[in-house]
Amino acid sequence: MQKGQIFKIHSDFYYVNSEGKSYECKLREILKKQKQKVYVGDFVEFENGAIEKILPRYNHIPRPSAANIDQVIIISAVKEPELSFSQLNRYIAFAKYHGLKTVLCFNKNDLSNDDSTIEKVFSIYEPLGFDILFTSALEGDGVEEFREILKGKTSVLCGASGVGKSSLINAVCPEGVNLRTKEVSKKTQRGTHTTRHCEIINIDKDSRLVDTPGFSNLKFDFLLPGEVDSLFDEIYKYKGRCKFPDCLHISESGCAVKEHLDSIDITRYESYKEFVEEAKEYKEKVKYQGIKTETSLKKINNRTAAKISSKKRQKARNTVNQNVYKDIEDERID
Ligand SMILES: Nc1nc2c(ncn2[C@@H]2O[C@H](COP(=O)(O)OP(=O)(O)O)[C@@H](O)[C@H]2O)c(=O)[nH]1
Ligand SMILES: [Mg+2]
Ligand SMILES: [Zn+2]
Repeated sequence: MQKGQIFKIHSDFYYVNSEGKSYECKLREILKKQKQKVYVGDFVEFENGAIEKILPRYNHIPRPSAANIDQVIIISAVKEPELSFSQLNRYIAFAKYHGLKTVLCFNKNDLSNDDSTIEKVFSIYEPLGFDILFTSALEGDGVEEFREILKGKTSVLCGASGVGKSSLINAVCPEGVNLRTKEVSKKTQRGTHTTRHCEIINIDKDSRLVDTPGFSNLKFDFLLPGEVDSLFDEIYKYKGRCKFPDCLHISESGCAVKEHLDSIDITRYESYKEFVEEAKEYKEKVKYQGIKTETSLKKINNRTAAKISSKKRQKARNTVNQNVYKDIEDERID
């Protein structure tokens, strides 16, 4: 029996990478009968072109659907487009929700003419424990560090269009990885690959990248307002010290978070309040449809990633460092 990782799924075919070689496989009948979910990124045991066993996955992200992701690298530009802390906080919170280790990469550093952005970034995000990286894909600064960060891992890159994701990848992989976004049909002028599944590509011998535009639908309309604070370590640490157990830390009296606002960055707190507003929409929906339909509502909203169990979220909350995904067992999210 061989072990490998699924890097592509195409209809009934599963493409497995094992020690640098790729194998076209099918699923054993028994796994199909068990309605076993299979994702790109799954580690499997296979023999003679048949997948016998899906090994326990330590995480899964929906849309793009991929398993066993080691880290999310959030790419921003320091300029052009202007750095949006609010967008950055959104990506960070989303990665946190999925229990993923997060690296912050600030590209186009050649365009910044003073150090104020760098200082601001470090003052906000370094105390929160993130790895922070400044790069210039254009001039090559920080590209070696970027390569180091990818080493030995399966990474998802995300960030707004134009921040330099493709440029960074090309910088570490000069011979060019054939990122699927580059394949544009001459006839329609659109990307030719519109399959739901994403693909894992090899950057080099032991660095892998999920070929995807990153998370889609980043609105927090899939959890309850009272759960949003678990996505912000610096807010969550005061929970339990507030006068009311259901405190949303906005306008309540006796709120420990409000008492410590001077220790929380204002852009982070603004993002928190924004996400709470979005979560209120979800609460309204749940209330309107009644508790009874809540589960099926979640099912309908599969796309919204609402189905992470509370156990898993609890784990994400309780863990001080971000490597929580290592302990998370397969929970069959969808
Ligand atoms: N000045 C500067 N421009 C960059 C840098 N990285 C990328 N760009 C430019 O920014 C634009 C968008 O880059 P691209 O890699 O396509 O961004 P993506 O949409 O995130 O993949 C292109 O015109 C790049 O040449 C950088 O480090 N510095
Ligand atoms: Mg691109
Ligand atoms: Zn409070």
